[in-house]
Amino acid sequence: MTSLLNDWRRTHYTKNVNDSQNDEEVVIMGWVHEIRDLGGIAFILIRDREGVIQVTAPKKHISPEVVEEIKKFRKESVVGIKGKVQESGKAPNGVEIIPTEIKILNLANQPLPMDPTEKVKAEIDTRLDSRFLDLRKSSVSSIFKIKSKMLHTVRVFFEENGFIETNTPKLVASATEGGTELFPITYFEREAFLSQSPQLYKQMMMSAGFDKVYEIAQIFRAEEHDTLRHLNEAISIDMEASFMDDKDVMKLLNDLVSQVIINVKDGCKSELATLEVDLEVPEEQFEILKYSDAVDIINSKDVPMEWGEDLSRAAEKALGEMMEGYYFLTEWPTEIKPFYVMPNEKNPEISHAFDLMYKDIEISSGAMRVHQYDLLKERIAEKGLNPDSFGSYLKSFEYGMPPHSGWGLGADRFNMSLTGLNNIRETVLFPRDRRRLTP
Ligand code: AMO
Repeated sequence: MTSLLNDWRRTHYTKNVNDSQNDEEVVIMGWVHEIRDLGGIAFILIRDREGVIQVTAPKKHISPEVVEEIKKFRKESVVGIKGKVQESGKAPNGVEIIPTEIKILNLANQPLPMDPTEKVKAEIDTRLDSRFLDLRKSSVSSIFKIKSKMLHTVRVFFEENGFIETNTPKLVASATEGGTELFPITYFEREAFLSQSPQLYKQMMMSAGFDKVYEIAQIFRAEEHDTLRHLNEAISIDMEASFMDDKDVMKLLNDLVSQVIINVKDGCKSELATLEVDLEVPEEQFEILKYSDAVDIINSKDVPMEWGEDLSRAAEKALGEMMEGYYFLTEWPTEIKPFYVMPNEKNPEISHAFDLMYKDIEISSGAMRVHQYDLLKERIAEKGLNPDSFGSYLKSFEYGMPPHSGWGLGADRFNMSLTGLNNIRETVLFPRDRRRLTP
């Protein structure tokens, strides 16, 4: 039989109970983290989202009903504790709670599929199989508190800079980032796809006159490869702005990344401490490295690479050894960038595309876009794609499309750079990869 809350409500998160409430009554709600029953006295650690507090039950001094309830406790059960705060030099936060009433809200089955108390380390697959338990660990929930701070900062940043938040369709008819990475789905009598990127829609919003838009949403990529930085479902922070060139939107990206780091450093101190990360606020302006110089660096590290090739994993690693923190790669060959990227007017071999790297990992890419209808149609055909499949997109270029630029920033990869983690699966609540579709 599980108890209901009835009129019980939490008065404090565990971390907010302190000696200023000495002798006061508090109600806490949480999970039984640890039980130590020494016979005459029991020590129970209760954990909630914010921390852990000690409940001390000297059996002679508390009611027999409370003693009976405590006997039923099992690890990870959900309980409510009403009791008096008492200063205690020995307890973890300098205070403990002497219980006057206890509610067992839900008993947890035993044994647990994994230990959420950080004592026993588990492999990532075991952890993801029981993700709800894994997420109870402060070292794991910290990652998502940092992500929440990051996304909040992103929204505030865009709003303050005059951007309008948009929501574009995720069920789409065509590819944007190259044809092979699409997930086909059945859409009534037709074939459709899960969206790889809001690219075409955010550009159409420029023709719609919205001037500056952003979107934070899922992207779906049918990538076959199993790596530490690719997932099949990721979150992309996308922006697009009219009457701006690539340099303008690179500055916005630079400022946004710096602002996120400042806010996370300031607002997530305990989370960063839990993760043992010492975040450094970057130099005001990230270094800018031309693609052709990057090729030279990569070759100098004995990783063969020709001008015109995309960066291999080995090339990224070679670059990462040379470059610290965040840096831009610019002047990419037009050939290896998508059709919507604007070629350089004087030298069409190179483009107005850029990537933002963090050490050896690409966290964002963007560009000034082609806004001229004829050129765009030509570029689509050059990529071996059929302009007819892009009819409704192309139409928006025929009736007043302003020059525009934008970028997509991978939220999960960005979070890796903030948390110092090297597996993207750690930074997604319920990751989707080649082998995993549950939970
Ligand atoms: P791109 O394909 O480079 O560009 O994607 C933008 C950013 O999204 C993240 N990302 C991924 N993260 C995890 N797993 C994946 N499979 C994955 N794929 C992409 C990366 C990447 O830098 N339309 C352009 C953006 C633009 O030009 O505005 C685009 O989608 O961090």
